[in-house]
Amino acid sequence: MKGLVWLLLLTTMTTVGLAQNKPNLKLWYTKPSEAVWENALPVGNGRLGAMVYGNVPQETIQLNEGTVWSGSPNRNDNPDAKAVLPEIRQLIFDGKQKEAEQLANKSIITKKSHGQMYQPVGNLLLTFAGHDTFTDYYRELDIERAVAKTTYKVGDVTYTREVIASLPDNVLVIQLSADKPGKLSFVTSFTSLHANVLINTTNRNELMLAGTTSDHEGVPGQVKFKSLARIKTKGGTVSANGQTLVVNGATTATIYLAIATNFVNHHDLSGNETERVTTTLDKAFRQSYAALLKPHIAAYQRYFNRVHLDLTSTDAARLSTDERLKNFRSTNDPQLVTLYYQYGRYLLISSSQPNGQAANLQGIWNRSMRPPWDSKYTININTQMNYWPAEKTGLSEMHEPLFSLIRDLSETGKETARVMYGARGWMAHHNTDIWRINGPVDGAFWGMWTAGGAWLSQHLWEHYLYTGDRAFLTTAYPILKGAAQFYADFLVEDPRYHWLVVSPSTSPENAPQAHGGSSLDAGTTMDNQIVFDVFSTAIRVADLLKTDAAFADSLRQMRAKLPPMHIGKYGQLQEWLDDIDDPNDKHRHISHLYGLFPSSQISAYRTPNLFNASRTTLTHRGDVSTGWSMGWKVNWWAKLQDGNHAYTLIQSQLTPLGVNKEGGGTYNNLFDAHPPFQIDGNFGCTSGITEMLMQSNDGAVHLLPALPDVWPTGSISGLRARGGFEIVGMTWEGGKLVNVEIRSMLGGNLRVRTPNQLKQSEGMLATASGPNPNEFYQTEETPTPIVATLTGPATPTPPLKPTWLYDIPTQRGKTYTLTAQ
Ligand code: FUC
Repeated sequence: MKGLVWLLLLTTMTTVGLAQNKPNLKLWYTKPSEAVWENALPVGNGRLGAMVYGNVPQETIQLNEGTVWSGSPNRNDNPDAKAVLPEIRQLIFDGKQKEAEQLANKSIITKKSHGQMYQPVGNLLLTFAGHDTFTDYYRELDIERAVAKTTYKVGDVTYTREVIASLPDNVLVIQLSADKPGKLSFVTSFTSLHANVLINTTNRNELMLAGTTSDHEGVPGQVKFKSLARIKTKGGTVSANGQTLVVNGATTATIYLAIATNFVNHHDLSGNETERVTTTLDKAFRQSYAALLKPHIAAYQRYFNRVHLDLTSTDAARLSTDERLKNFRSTNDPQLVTLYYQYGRYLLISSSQPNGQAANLQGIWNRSMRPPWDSKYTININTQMNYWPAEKTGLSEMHEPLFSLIRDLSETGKETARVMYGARGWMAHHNTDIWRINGPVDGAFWGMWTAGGAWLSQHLWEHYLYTGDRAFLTTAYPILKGAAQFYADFLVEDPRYHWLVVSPSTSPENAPQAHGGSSLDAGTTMDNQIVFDVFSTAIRVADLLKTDAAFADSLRQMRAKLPPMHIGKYGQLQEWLDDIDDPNDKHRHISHLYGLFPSSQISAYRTPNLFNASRTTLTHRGDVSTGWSMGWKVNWWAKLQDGNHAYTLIQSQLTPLGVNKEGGGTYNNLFDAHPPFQIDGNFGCTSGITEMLMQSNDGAVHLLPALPDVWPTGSISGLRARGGFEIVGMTWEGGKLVNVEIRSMLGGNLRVRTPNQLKQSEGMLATASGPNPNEFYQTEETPTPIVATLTGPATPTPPLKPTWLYDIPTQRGKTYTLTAQ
């Protein structure tokens, strides 16, 4: 009897328990999703997205395709803006912000579309008669292989389903099997929320779903989409039944599903969705599941395997993912952080592929016809945050869809700059969509902000800093120049302070009480910082490409007249030109800390006063907030070199939804909760964890700048640093760096900053001082901060931990090993 119990235990452990034994990169659960979308597991290939519910008697696979958007090519500029601009500026300078906002609502905010909606395609349903009672249930998402799996037993038959969104073949493949011959029978059907969809079987024994996207805000819906599903079985039969495909008595069945649209680009819908979907499906259908699976995994792993992280594991890792999430705040589960970190990379690979669309507010996964904020692109933080992990976590190629969005905006945004503001160059306000709208939307409170395109443009420069790709920089230059030209024409002199300022503007979505609750202002800190970056980048690139010397000079002169950053009466970094911040303001946007991250204007070493003021500001704003806001805060606390505080934010983020009062958290499928689901928080936190372990934007490759006490031991490999350096491997123990191997892909001086002293080996290391001669580490000096007299006690600022700074002259292609003393 005892033996039998052991045998039973062993069997359970091998069938369902393997994942629990070895902590690995799987999200896994012992329950189906039921009706909860945020329990379902995402797969995607940057074009197709699917949410796999893992429900038993009726499986739902919710379907997305990246170009299924409401509307059609359109513009939403408001040409009335130009005439009212001087009056609005005057009102703002006269302190009549509320009146300025009213006028902007009337004459600047668009009278057309406020942006179109990213829409779902439909659901694939698989209905299994007689599967209401089941045992041994298990489902997982293996993010090392990009495969979702569900298994369960009905009687003595074990059923297994696997789902992939094939990267190379652009099809969803669903492989179903029974471990007893002939025991697999099910009905396949489509549903969709779109009006006027056509769902039927075709004479090629396939199931079809075809429709056209919605009209929205006066823009006719003209994206035609078509999905086709075909089934191959081992044993049994497949029959078309008008509206369903019926599989009977099979042992395995492979469902091949393709989706295509007529979308070519933001101004062209002349694609043939029928031809596209048929060609893709025909090609994939010739191959077996195994033949599709192998290249899919290989294509995925080519990106995913570039970075390995190990923060060590504890017993807490033995539980299912939802249980671990529940326990995270009260247990030590560093492996959940590793899983969450790598999940961010999985989500970026799955939602953003070259030649596809950029990851939107929900990546590529959306079930709703009218999703929150249209699931479009909010470019006053959210879209940018999506791409923070791209370069540094070895996913540079995933950045490409954002670059093409920026390229498109730089074209469509020329007309916006001209007709709305009489300016050269290009611009975009705070939202855009697949049609690349640039006009101001939602109301002046949110939409009267001109720096969306300008901020995005800096991603092109960042790509260059990581890769050193001169050809890329040459094609990016006109875009960077256009962003600078816009502000060269748009800046006005502030009559009180005589600085050049952006007006009208906002500090995204926040409003000081002193302005009667209006958000409109001139010369907000974030704008000054963004214009500073836009000008500095254009100057740098013009110099590098030896072009436009006179233009660069004019930018230099204007840059010198931008407002400096100010430290206000609470010791805070001022959000506004006047010292009107409220230390009790808990607003989720802390836009003026753009200068600390993602920009490098505020530095522990170059601008210690601003650095300390940033800490005060961040302390005032508090920790718990919306998901993406907490994600940003992880990065900021990492930049402030406070690993323990950054970890507190990770804890707040990795909290089941509902526990943080008035804040976000995480759903069971580890999607970030604003709430609702918004993917930026996932990406923001992955970036933040990277910044805790390595930074490269302040004159050096800074190793372990913000290691929290809870991760005393660990290793990471594959991170990328600016200047083309790759952290081939880094290990630490007892909170101290042990060794690091760094490959230099571009040559040049490698300056490293370390938390403990390194061993000298063959005179390779020199103690560094002065500016880093490596051109990728040049930092523009920010205007000298103005420090106001402190009327209250300044927040005590903890001193920075000591660091060591070394220079290593490197050669392209060589790897350098550094060991601690
Ligand atoms: C910005 C944020 C909101 C939300 C929306 C999509 O407007 O202020 O919190 O994330 O984008």
